[in-house]
Amino acid sequence: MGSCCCKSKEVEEEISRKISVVGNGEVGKTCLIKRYLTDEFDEDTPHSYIPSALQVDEKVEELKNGKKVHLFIYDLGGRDTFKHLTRMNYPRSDAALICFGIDDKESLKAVKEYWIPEMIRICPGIPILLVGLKKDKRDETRTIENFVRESDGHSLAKSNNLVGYVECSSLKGDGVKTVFATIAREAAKRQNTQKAAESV
Ligand SMILES: Nc1nc2c(ncn2[C@@H]2O[C@H](COP(=O)(O)OP(=O)(O)O)[C@@H](O)[C@H]2O)c(=O)[nH]1
Ligand SMILES: [Mg+2]
Repeated sequence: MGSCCCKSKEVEEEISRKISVVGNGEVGKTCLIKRYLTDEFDEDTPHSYIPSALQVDEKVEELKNGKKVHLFIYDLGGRDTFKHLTRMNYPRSDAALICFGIDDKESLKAVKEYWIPEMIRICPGIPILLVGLKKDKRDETRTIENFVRESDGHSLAKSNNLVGYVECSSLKGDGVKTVFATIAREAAKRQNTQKAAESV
């Protein structure tokens, strides 16, 4: 009898959350997810994939308060030909990572003009974290004036009421844990009632 009660309690304590990862193609979304899941960066892996519209991965993230959040991470393409399919997968997201490359100002422009408005329109009220990828490129190049400034990321996040802005490097592994710890914590705050209301 005792073991039965414990089991149902355990199930209650782990919650599931859907995290959508969006942004232009080639900004580094797949590498970010791979670094988080396996703690590896494999230069060749993304290129051996046929670019797909959707890949779903799972990982349990433990929050600082001990609560476990089972993340379902949706790697949502980003290439123009898949944009309609990408949008079809937004509904019922609990949170989103909207990504750009810090070496690619066009990808930041797309975040401002397309990715943020689309996500807010389809999933109003969900927590969104703005993520600047390929942070390592700042260290290894002198063409820094062509890069997105860290302050631009922070102000874009602020002006759109996003959760915040985090920069990271999947190549170096730097900042990746912060990205997922932050989004898991914010997604966990969302009430199940909100989820239920949106899924009908
Ligand atoms: N320097 C650097 N290159 C990266 C990083 N992350 C990804 N890349 C490279 O950027 C390219 C696109 O990465 P990918 O994850 O496939 O982008 P996606 O299309 O957004 O999923 C690949 O050549 C990666 O090797 C990073 O943190 N630093
Ligand atoms: Mg990809």
